[in-house]
Amino acid sequence: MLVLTKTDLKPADELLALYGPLDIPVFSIDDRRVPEALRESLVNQTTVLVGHSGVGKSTLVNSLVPDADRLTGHVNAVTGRGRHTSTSVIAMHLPGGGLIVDTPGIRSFGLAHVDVDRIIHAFPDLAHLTRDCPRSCSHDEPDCALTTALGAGCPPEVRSRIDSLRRLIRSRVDSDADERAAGA
Ligand SMILES: Nc1nc2c(ncn2[C@@H]2O[C@H](COP(=O)(O)OP(=O)(O)OP(=O)(O)O)[C@@H](O)[C@H]2O)c(=O)[nH]1
Ligand SMILES: [Mg+2]
Ligand SMILES: [Zn+2]
Repeated sequence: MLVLTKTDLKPADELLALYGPLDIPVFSIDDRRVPEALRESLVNQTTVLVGHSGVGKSTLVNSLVPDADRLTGHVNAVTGRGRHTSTSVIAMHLPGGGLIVDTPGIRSFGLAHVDVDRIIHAFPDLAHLTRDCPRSCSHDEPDCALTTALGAGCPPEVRSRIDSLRRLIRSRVDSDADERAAGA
């Protein structure tokens, strides 16, 4: 699920529209007020909060678990970055049953360590299209069956999924190049 915090600071509509095609549950938190539907969806589940430093994970845990007492930190007004306040992973019991896990904020997200052929597994909806790909297809080349699928009559939602996959593959190639440059 996606939980968008701090909608009191900026309207969420535009950002949420980006995630619409994923068709996953989405909740917004306006000024630290946790929607009842979010509380209910956590009952008897184990939920791990993942996000950049300063997005409000520990603040959310403090609202969900009255005696959690997780330390929260201010966001730097100039850079907009958090201060990596939480440094440990802690699981806490929710009053209604289930566990909520607070984690330290991630610094950056990259896929350089993930094989390209594993990235395609995150797109099971495209798997049937890649059956006709050449062996060891990069899925971002003219001979790729996805390129054929992008032809006339390709539904917009399929097009956007293929675009999304290829953006990920390219960002991975770019981050490899960045790492090589940094190592040189
Ligand atoms: N305006 C606003 N501020 C919020 C909201 N939720 C959290 N904050 C503030 O955001 C700041 C960072 O919150 P934290 O809960 O420490 O963030 P975190 O994600 O746990 O950060 P790390 O532990 O560093 O990963 C604090 O000053 C919170 O009070 C919200 O809905 N609206
Ligand atoms: Mg925290
Ligand atoms: Zn392919």
